[in-house]
Amino acid sequence: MAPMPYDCVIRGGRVVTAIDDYLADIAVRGGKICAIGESLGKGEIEIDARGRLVLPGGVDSHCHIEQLSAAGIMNADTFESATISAAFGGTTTVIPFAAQHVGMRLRTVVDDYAALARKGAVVDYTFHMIVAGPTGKTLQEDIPALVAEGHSSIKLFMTYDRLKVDDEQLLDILSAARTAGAFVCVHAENHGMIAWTSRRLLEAGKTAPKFHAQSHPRGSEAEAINRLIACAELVDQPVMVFHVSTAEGVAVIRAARGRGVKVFAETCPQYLFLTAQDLDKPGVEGAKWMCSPPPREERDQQALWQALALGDLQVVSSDHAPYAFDQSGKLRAGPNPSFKQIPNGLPGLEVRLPLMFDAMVSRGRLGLQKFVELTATAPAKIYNLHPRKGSIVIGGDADLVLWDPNAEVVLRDEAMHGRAGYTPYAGRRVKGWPATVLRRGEVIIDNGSLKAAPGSGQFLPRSGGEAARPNASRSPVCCEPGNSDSQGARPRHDEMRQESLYD
Ligand code: DUC
Ligand code: ZN
Ligand code: ZN
Repeated sequence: MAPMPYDCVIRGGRVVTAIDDYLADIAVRGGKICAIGESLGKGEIEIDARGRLVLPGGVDSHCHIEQLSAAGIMNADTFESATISAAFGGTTTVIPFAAQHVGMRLRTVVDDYAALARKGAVVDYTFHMIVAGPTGKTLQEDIPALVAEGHSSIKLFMTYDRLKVDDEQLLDILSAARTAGAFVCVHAENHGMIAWTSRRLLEAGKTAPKFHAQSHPRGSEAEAINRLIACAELVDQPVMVFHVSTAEGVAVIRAARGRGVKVFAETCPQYLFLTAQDLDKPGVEGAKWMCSPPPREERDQQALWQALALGDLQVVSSDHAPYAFDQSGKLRAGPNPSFKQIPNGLPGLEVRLPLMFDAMVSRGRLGLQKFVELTATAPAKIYNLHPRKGSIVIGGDADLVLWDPNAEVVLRDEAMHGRAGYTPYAGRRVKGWPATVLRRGEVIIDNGSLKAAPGSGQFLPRSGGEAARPNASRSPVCCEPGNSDSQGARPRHDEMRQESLYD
């Protein structure tokens, strides 16, 4: 009897993972990779990959999609538009946010974002839960229940007026995450330093977008990362520092890792390819390059590249946070806003991989395997999606990108598939392009056209995994609910907050 054909065979490509590089065929059945080898049998669909690099689909572990800011501004993309732009750029898994604002029930927030993703996503997804209101209900009821349902990472902010948590709340969240087995990601900047500097700049009439960069003093990042790590050490809870932008921030992380603290960190293309100079444009044009933390200096770019090479930074995500350059987004406060009235964030899902491929592969900085590691394998491992996502292995999802390493593309606003209407990298020429994209064995992008239906992306439930596991086998006394001296019913933690009589 003739052997049953595979669903799909990708034939004769150069297969590259974070550790391997070889010529092979890849066969797919039921959305999974089921064979890798030479001269594999026939597939119902045959894809000629000769001359192509066959890489794992990208994993973008930090992107804001269809997210309502705490100031009430909806970002430009829906789940459909954002994930279509991700797919065109070779990304097949995203981790956006379910964003709680103060006063919202976390459970409801997660349900609402899950419904939006179910309706629109064309690539697979899982969520980070933003916790802005760490009440007893959030910490003791919602977090444990939601983690058990597969929402196993939490994000918190140390700055932004409406989102920031203070140190005590930070410790509460770290502790609750530890108990529930969740991982914690943090936007670490010192709020007071930013608020104070911003006020001084505005008082001096310095309102243009370029002053946004000055309003986030570089030391504000290192200070907050240092404080975060001290809190994480107190609780013995692993953390991920989001979007590291400065050499000093890297130095704090490196020192902590050197003494054995379980701290992970990422950076983003905007900190590797842009500088504060990019915000210095006539009028309010510079708003298009405004994100927080802001792009810094060339020496920071060098420090970040070095940290990626050495492993002090493990991931490159996009921090996709799109706002159109019109009254719906960047110019919401009018045609001439101060930098404080302009929403922060850049579109980046679509160009993350092409920019990184161009720098790392075409221009040779750190090479192909490190490119795969930083943009797919490491985020999949840290967020416990590996080996289903982020690599090319038998049994893993057949999320594959066939790269044309010789294609040269000039990035253009009009060519982008997201709704921001621009890319901060317009005019930049990149070499290397994701020509064909498969998600669970199905071709979703081919020759510049989309083949996937909205809602065909799948939710990826996950537990905290290895990255979320605390260092010590025994938890610190102060963190375990069961270690309270009183044997009676434990008061909810928000009832326990007491002010010092001596302040
Ligand atoms: N800063 C953030 O903290 N989040 C979204 C985008 C940005 O610039
Ligand atoms: Zn952030
Ligand atoms: Zn972000």
